[in-house]
Amino acid sequence: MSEPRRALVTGITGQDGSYLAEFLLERGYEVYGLVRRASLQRFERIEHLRERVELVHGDLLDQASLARALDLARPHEIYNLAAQSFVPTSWTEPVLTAEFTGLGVTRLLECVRQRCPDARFYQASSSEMFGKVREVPQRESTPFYPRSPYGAAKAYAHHITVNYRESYGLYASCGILFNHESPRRGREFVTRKVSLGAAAIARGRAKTLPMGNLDARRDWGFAGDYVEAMWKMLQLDAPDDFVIATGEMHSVREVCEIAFAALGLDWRAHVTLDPKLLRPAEVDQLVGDASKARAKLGWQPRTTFRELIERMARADYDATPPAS
Ligand code: NAP
Ligand code: F7E
Repeated sequence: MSEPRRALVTGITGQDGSYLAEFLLERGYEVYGLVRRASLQRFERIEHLRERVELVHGDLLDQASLARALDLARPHEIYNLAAQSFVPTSWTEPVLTAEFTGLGVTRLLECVRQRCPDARFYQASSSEMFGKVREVPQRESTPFYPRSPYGAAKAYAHHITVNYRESYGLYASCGILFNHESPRRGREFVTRKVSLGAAAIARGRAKTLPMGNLDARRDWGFAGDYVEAMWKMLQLDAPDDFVIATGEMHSVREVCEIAFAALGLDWRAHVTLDPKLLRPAEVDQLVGDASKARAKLGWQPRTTFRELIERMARADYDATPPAS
């Protein structure tokens, strides 16, 4: 009998990590997750999987801990999802962002090269690397023009992953994922902030929702659909890089319209503008061309933008108790 496939997921406590762990468990993988030590350990997103995944302590800042995690997990596949992923924090903590999101990838790749060079490696690259876009829509060959310390760190991480592939023959692939969301999205990201805000207002717990740039446009998909693409990338005969996106662009204003309407509200009566939420440099628009993923991976998104935002608004409404 052949041994089960083993996967190590960094960032397993994050939005994508939790969906990917579910996906891999369904396919019979033994799943190991890298977690950081905290004084109050909060594993909300993977609570329902705790009995089925093996958690290993480690941090992208600590190379020895990464080596130990690889030795323990002996993975066939490694998904590097860990990062400081909130763009505004990358201006207030630029060095830490570069350490986690950029150099952390080199630390992990170096350990992979030394300890398990036959393992397949997935790097979570980002559409933020396109920043001030050079062409529309963006595809794998579109030049990068990052607009934040986060985007710059991800561009470094992307290039170093390609470099390790070409220098050492590692099986290392980058998924250039456009924004993807879910009811498990971090509360500070725009879709979740709006779904939580609309739910609080509908439940009588708040009256207004302060927002930043309503004109920003993004290509938003559902995280559950996107983790399947990560896995498909590592099943190919040869490593490669792929844009993963819906191909549709919508504004933050439309997110507000749909989320509030789903709860019977008119967003214009509640959304206010707070200049403090504007960014030092904005990414005005992003929209991806995922035709390579469609052709080579057989991947396409299943969830529409409207379904996604309505689902998030309803989930937050259900989870918000009425004001007493
Ligand atoms: P997320 O919810 O913010 O999760 C980030 C994860 O990284 C958390 O598990 C976090 O652990 C972990 N982490 C942070 N710093 C770490 C460190 N120094 N050592 C070990 N673990 C660390 O992010 P996500 O939305 O799931 O995104 C997953 C990955 O895809 C990230 O790399 C992100 O940059 C990238 N990405 C996301 C999107 C998107 O739209 N969601 C699009 C493109 C690329 P704690 O729980 O301990 O904080
Ligand atoms: O902002 C605008 C904001 O924080 C989207 C990360 O997962 O996707 C994400 O990065 C847009 C921006 O995501 C508010 O200015 C307006 O234009 O949800 P976000 P992001 O910066 O696009 C990429 C692909 C990643 O890789 C990242 O890790 O919405 N916006 N008003 C606002 N944004 C926030 N957060 N809050 C506001 O009040």
